[in-house]
Amino acid sequence: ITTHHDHVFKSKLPDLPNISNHLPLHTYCFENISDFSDRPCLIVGSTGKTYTFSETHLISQKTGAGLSKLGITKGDVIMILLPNCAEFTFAFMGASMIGAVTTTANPFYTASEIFKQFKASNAKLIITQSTYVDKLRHSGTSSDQYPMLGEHFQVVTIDDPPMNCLHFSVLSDANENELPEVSIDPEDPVALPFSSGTTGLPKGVILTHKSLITSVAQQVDGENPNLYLKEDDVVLCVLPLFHIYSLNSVLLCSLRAGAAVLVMHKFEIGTLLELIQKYRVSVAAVVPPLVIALAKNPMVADYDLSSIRAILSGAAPLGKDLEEALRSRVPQAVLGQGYGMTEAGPVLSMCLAFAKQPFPTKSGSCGTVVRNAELKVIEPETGRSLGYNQPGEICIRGSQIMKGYLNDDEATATTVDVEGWLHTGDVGYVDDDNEVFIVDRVKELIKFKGFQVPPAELEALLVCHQSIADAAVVPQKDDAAGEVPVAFVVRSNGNELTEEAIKEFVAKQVVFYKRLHKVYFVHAIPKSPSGKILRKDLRAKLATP
Ligand code: AYL
Repeated sequence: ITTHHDHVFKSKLPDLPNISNHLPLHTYCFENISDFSDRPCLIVGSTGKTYTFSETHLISQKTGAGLSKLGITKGDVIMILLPNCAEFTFAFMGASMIGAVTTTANPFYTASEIFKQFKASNAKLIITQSTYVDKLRHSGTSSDQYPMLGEHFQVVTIDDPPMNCLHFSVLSDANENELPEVSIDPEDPVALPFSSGTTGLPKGVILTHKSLITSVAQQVDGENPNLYLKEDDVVLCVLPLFHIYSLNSVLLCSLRAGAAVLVMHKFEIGTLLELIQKYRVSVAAVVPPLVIALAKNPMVADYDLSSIRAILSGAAPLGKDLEEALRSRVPQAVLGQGYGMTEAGPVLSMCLAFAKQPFPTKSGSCGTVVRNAELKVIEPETGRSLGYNQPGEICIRGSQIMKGYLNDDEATATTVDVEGWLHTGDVGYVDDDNEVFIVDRVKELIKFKGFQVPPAELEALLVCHQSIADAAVVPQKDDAAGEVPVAFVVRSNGNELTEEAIKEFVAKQVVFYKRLHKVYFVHAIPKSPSGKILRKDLRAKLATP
């Protein structure tokens, strides 16, 4: 056994003396609601309908009872396939109350993308909207290939249910007294988001009651919370709740802290500005493309955004120039970043200018490591830990990280090492003021507007084409989206197959943000002796035309 001393970075805030992570997630989130039971909890942007904290709690309990009546029991998985809406919260919290697990998916996914996640997660029930039900019936080829609508599970819709589906009121009108008593272990899973991690196809990320409570506490609990949310805050929820960023840092954190959540089902700049002004939004969680809209769109000048006191950007790099441009539009607001990764629970670091007693921070930084966690930066080749200002792979350790990938011990073992360090595949450094800066990514992942595009998934589709012998997908820099996926393709018979045909072949099978933006025809894909695609070489080819 070799003993070595890692250089470990900690928060500048003291650790929380205790985190209530022995509780079930719903108990923790609703723990303090007697202090603000009649205050607004969910405000639905499209209708103006408001649910107080006590109403939100009660409807969640009813939904839990309803799920139980439909046969969902502890450990079962339900899939939420919804845009942002109040029902999302009721279903997620209701499932937690009966010890069930929620897997969230993008309603814009194609039938086959939904089906893959549905199968892998072994979901028993889907909660969705009527417009998406068709995707659950057919794949376009044969209807029994996608038997998601069948005898063994149910589909619930939040609007008029199509044939063989149930209306959400079956859940939300159930009797809360029939909520079964279940005993929940802190290590039991509660959320199952999908992520491709550092390599390969999307995998279920097991987040337990303990990990999500720890993450929320690291953000909003204690005397000087890192992300200070208060009861009179109105927090913008326009980022999709099916992604862990919004689910955790917006919804769960606001529930815990007693802040109102303004739920928007989709992003549209005019509506967004209108609602910010109308409901006096005070905290906005955004992604860099939204920062572009707020910084550049001329409509912004026509609205009163003076209520905004904090803007949190995350999920993709935010350029300094863009940050400055936004600052001139909302001069009164504190701007800062959070850095997260689904597998990390998700938050690794958060801007300390959002703290109750704020710290000075620098533009371009992704914040400081959260409390009750350890962050280190390692040299990728040797694993040796590095000190201040030296870039390397960022690793994180703490009770907030995932339990592991669902049914994939191998991927779990390559991501979380025996000492409990989660290896992010992100390259960054910690400066003298303990601020984290991300400079590169060593993993395969492509990020389109903050959305994950796993290259392996597109490569697997491409090599299924009869005229494609081999393929590799890598990111190309893009001003609007950050990165876009582009493909290198080796044709197998002649030169007939066109770029357009390949793009269309992929586009039919994937959600819009995974579409290929360019195809380069090559004679061979560069590979290492062990057969791994040399992505670096391909990325270098793009940089030097
Ligand atoms: P996933 N700057 C640069 N890259 C980032 C940042 C950032 N601020 N945040 C995330 N990334 C990249 O799993 C990075 O490569 O989770 C990271 O490994 O979809 C990858 O995105 C993870 O992508 C917050 C703030 C959650 C952010 C998040 C991000 C969740 C994105 C909660 O409060």
